[in-house]
Amino acid sequence: VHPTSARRPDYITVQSENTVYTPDHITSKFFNRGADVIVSDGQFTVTPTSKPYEFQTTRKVGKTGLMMIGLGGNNGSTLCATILANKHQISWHTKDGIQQPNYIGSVLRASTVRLGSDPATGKEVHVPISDVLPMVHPDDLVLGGWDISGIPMDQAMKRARVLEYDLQRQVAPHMAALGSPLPSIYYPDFIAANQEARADNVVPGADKQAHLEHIRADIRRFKKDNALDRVIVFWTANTERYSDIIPGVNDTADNVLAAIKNSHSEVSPSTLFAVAAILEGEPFVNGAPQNTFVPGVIALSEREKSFIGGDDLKSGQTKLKSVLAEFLVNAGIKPLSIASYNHLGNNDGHNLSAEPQFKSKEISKSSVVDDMVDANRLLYKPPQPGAKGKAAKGEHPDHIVVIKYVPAVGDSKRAIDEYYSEIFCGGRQTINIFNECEDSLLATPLILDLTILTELLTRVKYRAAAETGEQKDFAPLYPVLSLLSYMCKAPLVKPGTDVVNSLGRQRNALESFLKACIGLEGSSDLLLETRIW
Ligand code: NAI
Ligand code: DG6
Repeated sequence: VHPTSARRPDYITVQSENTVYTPDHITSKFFNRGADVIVSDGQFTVTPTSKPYEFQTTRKVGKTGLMMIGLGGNNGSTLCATILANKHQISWHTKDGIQQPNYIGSVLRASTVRLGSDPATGKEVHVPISDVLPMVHPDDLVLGGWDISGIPMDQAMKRARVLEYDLQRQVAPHMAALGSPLPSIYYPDFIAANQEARADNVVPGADKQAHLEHIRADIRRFKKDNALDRVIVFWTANTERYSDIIPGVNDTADNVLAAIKNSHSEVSPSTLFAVAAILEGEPFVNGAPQNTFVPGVIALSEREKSFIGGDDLKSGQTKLKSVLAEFLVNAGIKPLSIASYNHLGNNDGHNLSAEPQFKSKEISKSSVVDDMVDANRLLYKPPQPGAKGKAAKGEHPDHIVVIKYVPAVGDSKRAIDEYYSEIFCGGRQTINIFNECEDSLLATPLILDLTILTELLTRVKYRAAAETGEQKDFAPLYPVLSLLSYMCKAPLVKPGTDVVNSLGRQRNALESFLKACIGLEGSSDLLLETRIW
């Protein structure tokens, strides 16, 4: 068994008055430390803050289902086939030898955190992140979902042309046992016209309220038939065009529900699925860039206290950008332009070759450097008071994103990036990057991470510690799961709060949160003991 696939017993015990273990829960006390900063007349007055909270994590991991919308696509079929290969320990021949299944590329299954150091040797001790708290093992996920294309899952895997033939050959009977995806909701106006030929498995009619009830019934039936405690509903279907935000239609929870009742044309399939999941009290994650989460859907998730997260998987080019842009700006170097090209030949690329769908992807790929630029007004001029439109952002590097459909390269995406920057005393630096890999093999581990993390976050509750005199009962987290940001190109966050795009900061947040749930401080790189006598 590959180490990333291994099951390990629950074996981390924190010995501290801040951490209490019972058979059902891990309860921890955590001090949320920060600083209040008052800026006045160019003076900064800083007051350190510290507020105690308690976290309570349910230890039992329930039986979890993953229902994907777009099950028969490249990501959906690849995720199913690779989970089945892991579960059944299928290894396969390649031209380089025998390949074992694994979960490489999943931050939760294949990366580690530093717990502390061994007092005897002073050496740092690292453990798999998946050991910090009880998390669902990917092999245990019950798989299902919908697709507007009805071909059976073994055929869908073959159509995707992602996995090696010898793996496909062996995993095909297991894929065939999954059957065909459930019929789905197809409103042709939302995806590219070139997808029409695939749409042979659709829920009939044009009554959106009936469609909503149909999808809700699918979720309920899947949950009951498989005796599940939790279902994560995940959009990995085609990128849709943006929905227009129309006052009275999709701006409030009640308006969205009424718009569905009236079969309003601006209710997209993805919004309909999100509403279905929210009303069923099951989490919904959006792995594509469109604005599924119109304001009314966010309001509905708040009202129903039902979890949502997204948007768009941050897999390759954008992930690297969220590291490189931060590196340059934090190094005091000033990117003047970032030019990003990609071409790919899979069905995602085909859909994105239509302008409205490309636009959705362009928006999510472009926003990723905004917070880094905003954080350094030494390099970039701030917006002038009253500035409108583009100028409201202040000075910003030129940033372009181009995507072209080149069928010959299939799922093997090529991404080319040029970072052109100003360096010391008027100098210039150009960094060129060429990145090539199977798009779906970067994306599917992220679907796993988002699913595992979302399930975990439904088991974590919090309250202000007793001494604050504020809140008495443990309550669920805020329903917009911004802790999913690490895996998302355009992270959805609590309205009114800042988006963090930096990959390093996103991982730090995740790691700090998991540690807080067992009563440990986040990772500090101060390492004071290595710097003093
Ligand atoms: P794909 O085109 O192979 O699969 C999408 C599937 O969705 C297709 O089988 C299609 O028939 C189905 N579909 C379309 N509309 C549907 C609906 N209303 N209901 C149910 N099924 C529907 O695409 P792929 O490569 O699997 O990507 C899926 C999504 O994930 C795309 O939106 C893509 O932009 C996004 N994404 C993909 C990444 C990657 O690296 N592969 C990374 C980031 C996001
Ligand atoms: C071409 O950009 C197709 C897209 O679906 C991307 O492959 C996908 O969004 C991944 O993008 P990135 O920028 O994270 O590599």
